[in-house]
Amino acid sequence: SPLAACLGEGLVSFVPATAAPLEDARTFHRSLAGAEWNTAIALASAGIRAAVVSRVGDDGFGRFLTSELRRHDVDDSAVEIDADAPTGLYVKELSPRPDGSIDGTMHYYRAGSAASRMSPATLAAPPASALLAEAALVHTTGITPALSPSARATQDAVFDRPRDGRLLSFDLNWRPALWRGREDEGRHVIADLARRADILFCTRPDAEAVFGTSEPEQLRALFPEPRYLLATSPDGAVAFDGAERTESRSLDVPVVESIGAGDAFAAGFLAGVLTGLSLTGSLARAHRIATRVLVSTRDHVD
Ligand code: KDG
Repeated sequence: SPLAACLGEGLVSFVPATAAPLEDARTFHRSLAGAEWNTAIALASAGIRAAVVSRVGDDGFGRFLTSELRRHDVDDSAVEIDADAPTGLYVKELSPRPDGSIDGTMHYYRAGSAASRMSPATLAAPPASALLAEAALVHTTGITPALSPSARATQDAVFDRPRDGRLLSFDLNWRPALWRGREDEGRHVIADLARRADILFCTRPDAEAVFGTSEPEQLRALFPEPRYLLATSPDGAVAFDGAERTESRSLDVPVVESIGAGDAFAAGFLAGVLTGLSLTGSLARAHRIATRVLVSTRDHVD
């Protein structure tokens, strides 16, 4: 069966057990995060052979992340161990809004992380070189080029490789917190990667922030190159396959957790493409898998 390789940073996330300012939060739930790692796990759960190409610290958090990959049947052989830099973390701060709903803010602890020290050398040697040569698809996102110049060069090296029929998938994932003070550079880098991808995912708010428009037709006009372009919103998706345009609606479910739903959506769509489903069929699969994340309360017991 086809192999999908996902390149990017894995993080350990800490979510407080109760909605309180961080100074008052005493108990946190730990889990795996990182957009590309989420996508790899969701691909494996959809029956696609998946591998992660990355770098973690030689620490308990790095060992937790790679064991999570193995637990979900994702190949972790191309996750390098960095003896000199830590695994990246993020902490979610939950604040109750006046209307009773809960606002979540992400705080990153990832500057100088092991993954930020990925370099093109990470790809050049086995097992990563063999995985990438075999992969039918490589998935990356707009988070990686924000991490460091060497992480950006690693992603560029993936895009520069001869394709040999391999599909390049790119999810915009605009993270302004990682581009602070150099947003214009970020927009430029991301537009370049988007143009060179075969499959382009973007949320409409991200597209608005990066390209100044969230209109699917205008996005297609800006990015005619990718074979597939998907513009998503909480309500649904507009997808282009060549000249064909299709719309789909999200399943109507009570949303518990939206973080990671986009990563799962991408996995479902990619699984559809890799198994030869139609555009409509791949979209349906994307919504089904995203919905599992949206309704999940997460495993609050380890
Ligand atoms: O898409 C979900 C991600 O945002 C989350 O897992 C953390 O990868 C992450 C990031 O860099 O924001």
